[in-house]
Amino acid sequence: QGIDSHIVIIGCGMSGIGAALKLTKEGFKNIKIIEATGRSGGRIKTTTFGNVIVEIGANWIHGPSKANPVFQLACEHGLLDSQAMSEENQALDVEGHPSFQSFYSSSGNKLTPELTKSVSQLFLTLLGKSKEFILTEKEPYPSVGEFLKKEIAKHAVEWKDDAETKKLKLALLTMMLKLECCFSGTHSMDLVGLGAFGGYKTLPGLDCTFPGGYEGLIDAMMKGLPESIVSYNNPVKCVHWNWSFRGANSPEQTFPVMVECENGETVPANHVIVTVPLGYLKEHYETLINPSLPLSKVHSIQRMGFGTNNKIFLEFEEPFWEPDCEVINLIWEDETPLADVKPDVNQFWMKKIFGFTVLHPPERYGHVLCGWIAGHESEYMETLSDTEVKNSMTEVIRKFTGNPSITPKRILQSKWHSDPYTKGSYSYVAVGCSGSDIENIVQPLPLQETDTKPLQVLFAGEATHQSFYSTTHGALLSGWREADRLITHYTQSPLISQNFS
Ligand code: 6YU
Repeated sequence: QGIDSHIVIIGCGMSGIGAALKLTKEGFKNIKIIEATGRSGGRIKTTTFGNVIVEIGANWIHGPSKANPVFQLACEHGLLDSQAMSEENQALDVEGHPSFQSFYSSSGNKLTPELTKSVSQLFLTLLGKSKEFILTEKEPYPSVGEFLKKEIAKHAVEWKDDAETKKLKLALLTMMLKLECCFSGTHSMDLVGLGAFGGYKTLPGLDCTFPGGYEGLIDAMMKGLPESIVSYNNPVKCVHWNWSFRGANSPEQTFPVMVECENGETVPANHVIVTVPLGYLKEHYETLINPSLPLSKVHSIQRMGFGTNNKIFLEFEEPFWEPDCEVINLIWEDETPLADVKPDVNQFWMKKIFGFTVLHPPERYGHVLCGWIAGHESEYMETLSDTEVKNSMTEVIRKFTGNPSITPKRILQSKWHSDPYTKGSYSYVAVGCSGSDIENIVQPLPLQETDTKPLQVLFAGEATHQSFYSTTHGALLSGWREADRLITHYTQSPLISQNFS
């Protein structure tokens, strides 16, 4: 029983796997996933680093609590530790922000908690305000960055501190803007639209990691699918739609869509779910879909933002941080968000790193830090060798700690911008775009619902989720959404549902 639906899913990341699982569970047959690379998981990617495992892509379950389907799945598969699953952990609401811990400055000093607390509080308040514009018609500034900088300037004139403290406060705020760039996956907060910024929703729960690696969840999910469902190392070249293609094994049957792969293989289908990353779609939409996408979709794809956030893993013989330290923030004392300077990316790329997260617990990870860097500087870093990056990191850490002998023994950097099938890290709502751009991208083809062959090309992937874009749960929910669209179509259409029992 079930329905011979001939559905092709392009991309074997969280959204593609999620869609395939839901359709399979509902009894749909003849589903194929076509994946460009040799592995499942896409931007969920766990690897070894010396003797430990690290995440090259997604790191945390953001908001691990009941409403988060990734958390639910991880619990069902027994992949989290008891602390992450505890009711207390699920109830904590920190709105997705890590706690600021150690603050090192470029003159080799540590900043006092009094100073860092008040500045962190100010930044979080302003960030909260910047999310309120979703509720109003008014956008006093086009971007989150411009709003934050104007507000910082207003506060700065009220500060009664001495000149040195004022300078440090501004330097701290610059670091926080860099952190926010990593979080939003953008080069600058000046590129993030103010009106739409509040559309991103956080869930309760203190962000948690997978002790055995995020990819363990992908492995567990893949076990629920038929073994031969994925065709690996098979990049799709073009999705031809709105046509009538004959099936290779059943020439009497015709299909409205045909997926053409780079290797010349052709796969006829009734429906195709495209889950390629927005970065890939931005570069390839002209050739990936034939006939071309409607202009409304093209404009939304162009308007939506997709930036780079990379990681730099460093392993040390001994920790130079305190045992309970979670985040080491780097404050360049000469920086201020109020000066409009164009950075020299090639020479000073490393100044864009906001800091390092400490991999906890040391019994599992040894002494490993993860540096975070977003934007053009991050993309430039991808062109450098590991040795060049390691040397720069050594110099930075020595400068900030005042310890001339600290040397990382191993390094690993992610390179999401040069990944040909991703072209960056994740999406953000750019200046000039709104939630309706996400809606436009989601609309299946053909756009007319009355078409005799509806739902030929559907769109999923993290960038297509209105409130959880840029996350794994957003990706999973988007895959489920498109699977549900097909399930509803087949179960509600009287003729088709006769076939489906
Ligand atoms: C999360 C986190 N996290 C860090 C870094 C990255 C990401 N995310 P996929 O790309 O997985 O799959 C598509 C497949 O398509 C892929 O396999 C391709 O090979 C394939 N493909 C492409 N072209 C093809 C072709 N032509 N033919 C065939 N196949 C093709 N998410 O929840 N927690 O900690 C992080 C992080 C460095 C890079 C993350 C995190 C994002 C997730 O990884 C990502 O959303 C999903 O895995 C995507 O799944 P998918 O199926 O859509 O695509 C206010 C406000 C601000 C908003 N942002 C705040 C949220 C913060 C986001 N997260 C933070 C960052 C971290 C640390």
